[in-house]
Amino acid sequence: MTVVKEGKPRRCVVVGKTNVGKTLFALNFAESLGAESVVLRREDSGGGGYRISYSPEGARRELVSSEPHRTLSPQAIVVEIRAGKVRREVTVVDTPGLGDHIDERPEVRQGMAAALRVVYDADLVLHLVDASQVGKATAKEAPGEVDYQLARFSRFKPGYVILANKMDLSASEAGLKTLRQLFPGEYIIPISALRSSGFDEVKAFVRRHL
Ligand SMILES: Nc1nc2c(ncn2[C@@H]2O[C@H](COP(=O)(O)OP(=O)(O)O)[C@@H](O)[C@H]2O)c(=O)[nH]1
Ligand SMILES: [Mg+2]
Repeated sequence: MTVVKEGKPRRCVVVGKTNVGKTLFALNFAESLGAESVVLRREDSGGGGYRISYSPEGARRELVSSEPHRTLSPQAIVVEIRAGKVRREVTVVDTPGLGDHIDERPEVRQGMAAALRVVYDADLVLHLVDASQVGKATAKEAPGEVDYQLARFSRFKPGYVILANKMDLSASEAGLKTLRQLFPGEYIIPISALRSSGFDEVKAFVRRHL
């Protein structure tokens, strides 16, 4: 017997700067929770919306990109998560990347505003940072001002965690250490979205907050 808990599905939002691996994480994490297809729900500007269904493979091909701002509006993946005998629906929401500066493109600005609204409404916030970029003197600034803002803003949520992503890259070990110093007291889980590693700890975290 399996009980599927009814009620408002928990909203788990994946946020962070551009190119940190939010989309790849959302897809691979959903797949590791048993999602066989990825149903994306998108809202259009007229208040309506539509659904697109992909295989996890097709979704990765279509949606993961090394060029920034491929994800222009929040997209929801509905998955079921098991906590003992009870299953509960969780919506994993992938969001457009946040930048430290106001972008001149209106569609990018709108995407960022939408991402912040989603954070505001979410029960759980999974905040991704690219650990391989932390402490490097690059234009990417990891963590950037927007990461500090996100941490301040999300701290009062029922569930907030920082996911140090791209741990499969060699620079990431040092980056993780720096990240722990920069965000003292925050819960940080090292993961690799690419290799689906560290996901057990993320699952346990999500389960605890169902
Ligand atoms: N090496 C490595 N690359 C990753 C990882 N996660 C994402 N990437 C790569 O980072 C780029 C951006 O990924 P994407 O999911 O589109 O980032 P988003 O802009 O935050 O949604 C892509 O080229 C991904 O293949 C990871 O864990 N390890
Ligand atoms: Mg994306």
